[in-house]
Amino acid sequence: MRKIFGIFMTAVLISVYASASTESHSHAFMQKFVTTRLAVTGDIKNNLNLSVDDLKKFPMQEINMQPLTCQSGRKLKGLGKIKGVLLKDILEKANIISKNHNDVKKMIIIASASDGYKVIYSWSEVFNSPIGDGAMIFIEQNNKPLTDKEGRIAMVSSRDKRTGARHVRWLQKLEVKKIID
Ligand SMILES: Nc1nc2c(c(=O)[nH]1)N[C@H]1C(S)=C(S)[C@@H](COP(=O)(O)O)O[C@H]1N2
Ligand SMILES: [Mo]
Repeated sequence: MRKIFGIFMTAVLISVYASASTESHSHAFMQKFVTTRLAVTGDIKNNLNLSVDDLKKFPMQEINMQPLTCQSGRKLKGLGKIKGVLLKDILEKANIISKNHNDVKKMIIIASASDGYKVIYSWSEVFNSPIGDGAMIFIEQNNKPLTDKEGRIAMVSSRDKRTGARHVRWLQKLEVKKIID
């Protein structure tokens, strides 16, 4: 009996220690990915390097997000009410270089995060489909600056079917690229 109790107490102590260390580890883990500026580069006339305050100078939009869904279909927590700038408004300011009439149709925008997570948009989605009205770089969540879990700057494509996939926390860079000739 005492032996069983001893094993039980050891298990309790191990699990308490493990959960405490995961907590602190995960916060430090998140902190190192937090980004405070967004670089915009590639096939554009104006390279940009935007702080949160710079982003606030663009027209601000608000979206009430439904719960996120992973690409696998798994339901996740929602983002709530988010506030930020549409991707297309940032790209208008960056001024995409298009020498020929058909160039833009071969372009993509790569949105990358500090942990290496990357997603792409096509120019046509952003400028010639309803997706563009919901592709947002956000800097506020429920009227507050973002927490370390999202970073100071994040992004989401709110009109996607499964919104988890193009939710990019710790957003760092947008790159415009013509991918075929
Ligand atoms: N920077 C970054 N953003 C990311 C990911 C990631 O690994 N890194 N995972 C994505 C995936 S696959 C999903 S489903 C959602 C999960 O969002 P949640 O952790 O807020 O539930 O975030 C997305 N954003
Ligand atoms: Mo996901």
